[in-house]
Amino acid sequence: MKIDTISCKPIAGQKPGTSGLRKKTRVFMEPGYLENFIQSVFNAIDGAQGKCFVVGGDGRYFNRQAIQKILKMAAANGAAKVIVGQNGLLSTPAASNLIRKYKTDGGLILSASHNPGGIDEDFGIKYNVPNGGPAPENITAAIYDQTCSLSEYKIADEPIIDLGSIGERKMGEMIVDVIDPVADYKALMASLFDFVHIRNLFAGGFTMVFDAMHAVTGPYAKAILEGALGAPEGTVINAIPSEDFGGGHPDPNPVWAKGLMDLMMSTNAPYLGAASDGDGDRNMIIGRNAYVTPSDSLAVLAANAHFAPAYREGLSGIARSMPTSAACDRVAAKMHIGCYETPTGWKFFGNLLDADKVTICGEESAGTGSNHVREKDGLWAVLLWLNILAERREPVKDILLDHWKHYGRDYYSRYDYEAIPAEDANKLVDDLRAQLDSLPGKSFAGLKVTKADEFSYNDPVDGSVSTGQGLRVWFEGDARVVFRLSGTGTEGATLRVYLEQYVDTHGNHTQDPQVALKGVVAAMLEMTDLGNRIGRTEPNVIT
Ligand code: VG1
Ligand code: CO
Repeated sequence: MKIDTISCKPIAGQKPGTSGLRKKTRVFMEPGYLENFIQSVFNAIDGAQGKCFVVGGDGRYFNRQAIQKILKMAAANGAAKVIVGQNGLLSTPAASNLIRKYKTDGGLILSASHNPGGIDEDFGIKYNVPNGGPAPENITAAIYDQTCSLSEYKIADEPIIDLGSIGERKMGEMIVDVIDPVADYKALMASLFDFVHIRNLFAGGFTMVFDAMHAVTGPYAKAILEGALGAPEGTVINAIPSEDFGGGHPDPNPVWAKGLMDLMMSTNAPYLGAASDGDGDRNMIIGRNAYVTPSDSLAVLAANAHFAPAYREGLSGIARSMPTSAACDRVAAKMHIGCYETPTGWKFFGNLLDADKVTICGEESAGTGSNHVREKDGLWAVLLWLNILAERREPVKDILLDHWKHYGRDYYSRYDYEAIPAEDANKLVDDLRAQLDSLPGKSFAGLKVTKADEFSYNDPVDGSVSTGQGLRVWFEGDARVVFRLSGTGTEGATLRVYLEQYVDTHGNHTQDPQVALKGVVAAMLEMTDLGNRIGRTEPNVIT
């Protein structure tokens, strides 16, 4: 095998964000861009010599070309083996499972997740560590350091590998094992849930629609829901992964999955609606006439997890990202189990899961998961809901109402202000940070601030500290607003404003969330002077 050692210069801006490195696809396609990052990953983990990796992606534009380059670089760097999903496909949770199951030295996942795909859209890459989870901050920092000083990379001068058929091939000495992307994941799901009861549910006429959004979960959902569980053909829609996700935005929320949302609010609604994102780690759950916010879904799943065989013995604890609502905290308190609040991004859950401090984790951004892998897992959440529905035999809406009756309701919404000039966004956040100490006692639109701070996280397992993780302001009457800047965007800055209002067990649980949150929204707008500062008060996306 001929190995080329190519001299290169460091490339600026290759700092991984909330979930890996994300840039415009054309940037990733620039000569040396991907190579620079991949070599930096290998260097940051003391080389690839003799190691085994999992490689796969969500099938977006440039996925296959990127994988071929990674294979050539892995071979040139002395890797022993690479496990690749057929046609280059692997959902993020499936990749996490493979890393764990085959005890590899990590994996490279090619995806920009919920961001659109195509030559003029987004691409991304993430390195996951041997526990199957996203690289923690010390490793992403080491990768970034490497990108800033890299002077050469190694690549094999070899023909491309056929990824279209299953089987082992060789590139030089390195084994390339092309595997069925679905099989191991399907077996894992069958080991967690009661497939017999879920099959019976479908056999009894239960209907659902799963929108794969032209993304990677299509083949997984088809094999599991329509295959193993006997749901009628056509249950999974938009099931064939496409390079540009059918021109859509593979983000499972009421805005980007509007068709499904409309169906679920109509008289023709099936019993359950669900959707997943580009790389299959997010989920949306909708009952007939009942959208379940991700924060509520986390709480309901935690409270009912014992209906599924894997969680019958109970949960060791629950973790949520800081901006996620406090709904799951109430469940943890009632169960007398630990409850942890982490910064945004799944990488912060890894230590808690490894140390068995928590069993279930979730984020307000439609991510839920458990200790079965080290990523959030869209289809897992759908299957856990199905398992619970198979046991409780109640409509989703009734399960929600019952939950709120016991715990109260955390009305919740997120406002995204996208593509703001980075300068304006930074200034807004800096100014707000400077005001934090003086906010308590002040009132905005009639709501009095009780507390304000900037979130920082002390990891209870390894003692690492992550600062600057979002600004939090609490108001009288159990309301909270959180501000942070997105770490996954590729254009300007995105300001995320997370709004929350608790209503106790005796309160009104059937309001429109936007109505319930009116007071908090007004206070947020007055406090930030958002209209004057960024020229708009209306967010681009409300979830
Ligand atoms: C967003 C979400 C965060 C999630 C991350 C990755 O990050 O808010 O909760 O973990 O995306 O999700 P940010 O920094 O843009 O707010 V995905 O499905 O990329 O894997
Ligand atoms: Co995702």
